[in-house]
Amino acid sequence: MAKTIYVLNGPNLNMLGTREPETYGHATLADVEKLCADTAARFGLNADCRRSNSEGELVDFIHEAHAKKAAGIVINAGAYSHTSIALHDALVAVQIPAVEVHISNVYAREEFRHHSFTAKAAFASLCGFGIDGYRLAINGLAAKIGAKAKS
Ligand code: CA2
Repeated sequence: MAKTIYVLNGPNLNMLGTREPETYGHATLADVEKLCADTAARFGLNADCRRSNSEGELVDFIHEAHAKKAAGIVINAGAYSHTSIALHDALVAVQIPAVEVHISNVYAREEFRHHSFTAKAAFASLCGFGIDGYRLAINGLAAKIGAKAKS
């Protein structure tokens, strides 16, 4: 059976493509989720995409990934990346290889975006590639878990 990776998006990311295109581009969350599904499929993986404005629900998704034996997690926890010890602790607890993604280059923005709790719990972190960061993250995750590209 195909392995599943969870793609978790946090608060306000449902607004993608509707506001602040200079920071986040024109693609929508649906575009992100399709990109993730297509990229995962290249490696014979399923992408289970979830989004929530709620920190607790994001914690629940991480626990669910563990319960369902997910092979990896790609997470853009939005602003919770910079604040949430709960998300850090959940990622550490489940021991699932995780990659953090930010669409924007957080290091070229306000100082409060320069620290990330989720990055500390991830094996890799990407920022500034726009939504292509999700594709890059899945490629890196596939390499990490030994999923080979299908020909
Ligand atoms: O660059 C990223 O992906 C962020 O995770 C996005 C978060 C921000 O708080 C992080 O510092 C960096 C914000 C998500 C808000 O997304 C919007 C998208 C379009 C319009 C308005 C908000």
